[in-house]
Amino acid sequence: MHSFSKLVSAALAFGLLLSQVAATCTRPLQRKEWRTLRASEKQAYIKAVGCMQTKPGLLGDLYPGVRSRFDDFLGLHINQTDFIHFVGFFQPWHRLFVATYEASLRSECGYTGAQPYWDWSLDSWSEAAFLESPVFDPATGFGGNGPYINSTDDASVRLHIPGKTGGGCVLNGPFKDMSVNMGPGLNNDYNPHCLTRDFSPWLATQKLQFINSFTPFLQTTFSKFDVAVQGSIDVAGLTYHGGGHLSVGGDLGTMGDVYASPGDPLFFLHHANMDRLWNLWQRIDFPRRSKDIAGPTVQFTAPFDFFGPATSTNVTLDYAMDFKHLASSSSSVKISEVMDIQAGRLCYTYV
Ligand SMILES: *[C@@H]1O[C@H](CO)[C@@H](O)[C@H](O)[C@H]1NC(C)=O
Ligand SMILES: *[C@@H]1O[C@H](CO)[C@@H](O)[C@H](O)[C@H]1NC(C)=O
Ligand SMILES: *[C@@H]1O[C@H](CO)[C@@H](O)[C@H](O)[C@H]1NC(C)=O
Ligand SMILES: [Cu+2]
Repeated sequence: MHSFSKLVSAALAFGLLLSQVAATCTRPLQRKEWRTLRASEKQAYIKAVGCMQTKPGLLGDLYPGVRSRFDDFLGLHINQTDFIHFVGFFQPWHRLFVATYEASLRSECGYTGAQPYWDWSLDSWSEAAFLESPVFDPATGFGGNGPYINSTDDASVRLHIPGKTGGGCVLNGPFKDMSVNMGPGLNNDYNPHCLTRDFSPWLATQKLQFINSFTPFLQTTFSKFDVAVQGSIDVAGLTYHGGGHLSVGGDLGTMGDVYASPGDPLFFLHHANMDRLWNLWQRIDFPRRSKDIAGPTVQFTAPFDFFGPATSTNVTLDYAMDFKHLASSSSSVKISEVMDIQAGRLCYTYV
């Protein structure tokens, strides 16, 4: 055989092998709760996030503010915010978003662990406990609150969070000098600013306790589960999704910004925990629930039509989610490809 064609057939066989390996998930990554990681594992994760913030970005032609690989994720989320929240593929989209970030930490920044999650229910049984959360530790976590800024009269705040205690730049921990390069809000231009936090320990005790996952978990269809997870847009209607964002982000913090929240590295630990809960809910009846998807294709249409009656078409398992080249092989990914965290593109588990 000609040596070139030998090479080609070897490459084809190898490619086939790779795709088979990728399709069977034999050694899932073990995603762990932040506080159960060893000190060296915490350090390795934080170091890898720092590395993502120094690697050149790939999506600068789409989002002018992108300066790093970390910013690719921030830029995409800002750009897509109005299409991926309060829709039926909110949870599938964020599942793949976090998995893609995890894959980049590993393949581009030498991280050998899995994406950790933050089980906020362990910290939300009292306001004092929330402030003591290991995720906010300046030495072994992501740093703490910003100094208090009174935002009562700030008209740019869409939803005022009772009990907010901060608002300014994070002053300690590994991200005190980081530059959030886009946002706030729907802004993909280069606008470097500090990471801000505005803790509301009160909101945490209202939305992030163990009991707050009961309503979603009692639902027997994805449609009802998803409505219970996404909640609505006033303080009373917030559930654990908004609760996690706004207990950290308050009125003025990066995590509370629906567009630019991935500017806070804690975003990925919060969404990993949400993904863990969706997976737990799915495993109650996996054959059925791994095929169960529902909800509108357009934001703020029924059942999320908070601004007046509106309807759109509904998602199916074949619905293609737009990832704008953040996904490795193609920019659109079908919902069916992310319904099982141990099949297709995904291979991880929660411990
Ligand atoms: C999102 O980015 C694309 C370019 O990739 C741009 O055409 C579009 O206007 C942006 N959408 C929003 C809502 O910013
Ligand atoms: C914040 O400002 C509002 C209105 O200016 C005022 O009523 C309130 O007492 C202030 N809050 C604090 C904690 O200073
Ligand atoms: C989408 O689903 C909702 C709720 O099940 C239903 O009321 C609505 O008619 C559906 N829309 C379309 C276009 O099928
Ligand atoms: Cu989001």
